[in-house]
Amino acid sequence: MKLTRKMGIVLAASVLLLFTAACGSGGSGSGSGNNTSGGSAEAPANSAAEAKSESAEAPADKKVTLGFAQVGAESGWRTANTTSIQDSAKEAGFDLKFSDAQQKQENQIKAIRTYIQQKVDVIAFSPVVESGWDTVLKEAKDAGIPVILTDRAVDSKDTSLYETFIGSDFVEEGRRAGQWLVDKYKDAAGDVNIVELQGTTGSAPANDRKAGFAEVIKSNPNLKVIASQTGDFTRAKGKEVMQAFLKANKKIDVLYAHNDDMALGAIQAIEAAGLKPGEDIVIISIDGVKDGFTAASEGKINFIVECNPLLGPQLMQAVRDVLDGKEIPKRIVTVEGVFTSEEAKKELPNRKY
Ligand code: GZL
Repeated sequence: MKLTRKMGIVLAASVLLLFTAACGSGGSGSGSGNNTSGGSAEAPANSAAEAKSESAEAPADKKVTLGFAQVGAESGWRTANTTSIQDSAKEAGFDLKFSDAQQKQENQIKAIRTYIQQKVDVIAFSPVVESGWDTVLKEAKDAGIPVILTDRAVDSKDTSLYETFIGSDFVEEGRRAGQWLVDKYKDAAGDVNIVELQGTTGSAPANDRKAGFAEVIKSNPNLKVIASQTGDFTRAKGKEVMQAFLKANKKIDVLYAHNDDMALGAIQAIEAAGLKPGEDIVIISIDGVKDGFTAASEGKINFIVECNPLLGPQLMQAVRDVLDGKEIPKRIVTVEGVFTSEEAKKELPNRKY
């Protein structure tokens, strides 16, 4: 039957009308915890997950594609974190697209934009610094791609830009480090001079570990931070900055390092200066990677606050829940402990990373 042009337009218009009516009755659109809209075609999706769960259901056999933009490979913790994510994605049967940003925000933003163009199902990343993410996260949301934060947080005011943040409480980690010091020096007569190796400038762990530590040690006015500088979470920089601290300060009693790698670099500098780490200079560190535990078991690090890098399983579960349109909490805190030198010696054989 030959369709006249007019008949063709009428037919197309009625198909369009039918289709619009069908979309108008939308799904439940639960998205993440903060989105409870009815999911109607008129109401814009409050979150990418909501938009995702309303879009045409992916065929059951389609492999989930996860785009992960990693910070870099700056420390033992990061290596363990990467391994956990890659192994867990494999176990979950997900197709993982993975990028290493060499600790540069512009590289992470580029990677996220690539994942948007590739139309991955979910984007996850560990923001190298807290600020400067709103634009690219909005692009992901507009593309209907849910984003999950792992390890580090962002300071975006608009929490609909991500589904959840899975990671440690860095302020609490700083508090635990500070509390051990307050307890150790509760009867100190004179000043206790502390030098601090901060993590990457502007990163959530550096900001929060500094804040938590300072909050707790102020209860003992003898505890004084006489120098504080970034070692960028690396051994090389930790050694370099500790050398400078040793040159500039006659009396250093304590080193507070925001991660084991910087502490291990600093130990090299301390020993090169003819001093005994763990004795002449008390050392507190955060992470709890195997090399850190080994140094602690040798008495070179006195107290380790654990920061768990094995976030892979929780991330894959969150990916699955988001794609299933399930409610997930906006914040998933990882569980971790603390270890003195003696406790580290006992725990060392059990360490997986
Ligand atoms: C903490 C993580 C930090 C580690 C460092 O969750 O972001 O980055 O403490 C790592 O070792 O480089």
